Amino acid sequence: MNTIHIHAQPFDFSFDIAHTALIIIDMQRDFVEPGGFGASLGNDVSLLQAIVPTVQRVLHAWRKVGGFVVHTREAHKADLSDCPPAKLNRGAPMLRIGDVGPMGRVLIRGEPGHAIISELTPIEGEVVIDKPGKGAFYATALREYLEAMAITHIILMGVTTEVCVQTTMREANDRGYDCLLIEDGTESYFPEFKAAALAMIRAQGAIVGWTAPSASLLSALPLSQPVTN
Ligand code: C5J
Repeated sequence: MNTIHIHAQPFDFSFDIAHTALIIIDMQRDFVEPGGFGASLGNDVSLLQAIVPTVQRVLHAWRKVGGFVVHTREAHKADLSDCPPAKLNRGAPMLRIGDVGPMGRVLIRGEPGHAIISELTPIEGEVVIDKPGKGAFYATALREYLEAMAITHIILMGVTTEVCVQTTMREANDRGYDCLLIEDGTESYFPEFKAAALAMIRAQGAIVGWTAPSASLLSALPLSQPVTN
């Protein structure tokens, strides 16, 4: 056991790299680039683009120390059989899920908008989970992958903080995983929602988990040299 302790809120977070997964939530073109699902709901995607260098830095560092990496993508089958009407019909978007937009059919597997942004492209050995819901455990094999790797701790980054990131973190917490959210490695279209989500997560003695800036994690990892993008 090689336990690493990092400064986090509400108190230090301890983990062993061999039993910790880095899960990067939905850093897809559909959420981060103009013309995708996020933009179709009227959101300013530039807020999300700002975290890309930080997510990339942490990902590169985690790869260097040999940590297990999982990427997720939110999207639906082409026939929409896994998209409940409650999700399809919600709101008044400019484009609905499945409509054709500038990056192909919105939030549909295999379309250009479904892809993880090029800066964070998964490499061999990393797991990519396609999920139809907001939480990454719902209707996916994520639990099986984590169990196969004897994972007990999860470090999270990605978008959006209060939707897919928070939902996944709550699902993981209920399944017994200790979770840390990287504060500057996650973002929302609504800064006030991000702030509220971070506060809720670490309230009441880490009721959902811990939060820490990427610098806390990076300075604690056993890297021979600092990681640059
Ligand atoms: C949303 C997500 N916001 N990845 N999805 O609909 O957070």
